[in-house]
Amino acid sequence: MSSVELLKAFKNFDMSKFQYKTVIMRNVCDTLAEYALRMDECQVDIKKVKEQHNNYKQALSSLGLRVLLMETDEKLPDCVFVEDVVVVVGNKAIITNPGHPTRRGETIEMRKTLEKISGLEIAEMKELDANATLDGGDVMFTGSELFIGVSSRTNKQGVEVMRKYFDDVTVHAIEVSGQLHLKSCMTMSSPNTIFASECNEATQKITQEVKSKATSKYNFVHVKGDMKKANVIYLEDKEGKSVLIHPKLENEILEQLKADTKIMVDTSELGKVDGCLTCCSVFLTI
Ligand code: CIR
Repeated sequence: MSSVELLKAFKNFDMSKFQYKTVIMRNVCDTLAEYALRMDECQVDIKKVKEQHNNYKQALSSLGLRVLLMETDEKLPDCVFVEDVVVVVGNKAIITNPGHPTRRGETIEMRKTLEKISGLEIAEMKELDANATLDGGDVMFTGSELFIGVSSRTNKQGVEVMRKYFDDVTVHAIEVSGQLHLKSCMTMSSPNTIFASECNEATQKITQEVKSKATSKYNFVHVKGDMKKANVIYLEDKEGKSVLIHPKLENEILEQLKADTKIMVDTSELGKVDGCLTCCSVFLTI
């Protein structure tokens, strides 16, 4: 093994990919209730959304994370969903070109926020390929590889830009249909466990494709019912203890998800406009 390969292997072995120091969030705007994008017609209780979002912020602050809170912008009804506008792996960030045109303005403030983080390399997807589109909700990082949903928001060019930019990580494209994003139905619940919904044929097909393309070995935990149940956040605190932030789940499912601390955070009201738990935060290890 060359000394460069040795260094890479050591870096991958030594550093926890989930021991975050910083989290980026953005406050909810009032226009979300009427104008946020959604797949199904619905009435949104904005007071409840804000209450749930505040609980979310408090849960993350209580873990000792530095919370970088972006001000809201009433002209951008979906701006609370910060996950879609940037993808960060290690000290490299790429500002995405969101798949829906009404969301592209969200990247401007995100850039300003990222620039405050020292040691972060920042790229812009549209500068690398003007035709590439991608929502961060389609990107699942396992610690060693990236699974990227090709969906109504993320195209193949978007995946190719990610492959080139994150050149030391294996990237797999996964066909996504019947739902908004890849992570609408699966997330990491520990560094080697994929928590996946098996609520319908579309989600089962996604799981099969992930299984067949994975280069690392994963355990799978499956959940039925609302597919958003499979959207959880795994992280490690300062002492290296594992933390799982999860929506309301049945006890028998929760028991299968291993973590030192489990925190329930309810984002059901945001769910009406297709938001999940992961979509309101971006985590960084720096
Ligand atoms: C949208 O349709 O873009 C928003 N209403 C919901 C985005 C949710 N994002 C995510 O789960 N990553």
